[in-house]
Amino acid sequence: MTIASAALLAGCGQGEEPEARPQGTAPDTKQQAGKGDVAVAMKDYEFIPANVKVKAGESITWSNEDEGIQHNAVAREGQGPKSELFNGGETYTWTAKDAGTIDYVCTIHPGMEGTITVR
Ligand SMILES: [Cu+2]
Repeated sequence: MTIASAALLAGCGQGEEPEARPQGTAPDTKQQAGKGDVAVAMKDYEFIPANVKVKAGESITWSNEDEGIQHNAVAREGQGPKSELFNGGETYTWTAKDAGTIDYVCTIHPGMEGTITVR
């Protein structure tokens, strides 16, 4: 639901280009931990790594590793991740759509910031 609505909001950039995967990249050949193409940890009130680069169509999975502490990942403006607060041990995955730079934050922890570069 969240990914779909984000895609709708961002929907004017990439046209109707299908999200085709290159041949031979079956899902089970991807990294083992997490569902996304890129993993970001939320640990000690930081996004690690704070700066990530993805290609349009790739996804990022945030994993909250702060036990007992909720975090979210929300773009400052425009397209980008927009998660609810979620608990330690849980994850959130967002798929990049349009090229650009996205600054995002955890809305309840000032200074907990990251940047996504979508190519
Ligand atoms: Cu936080």
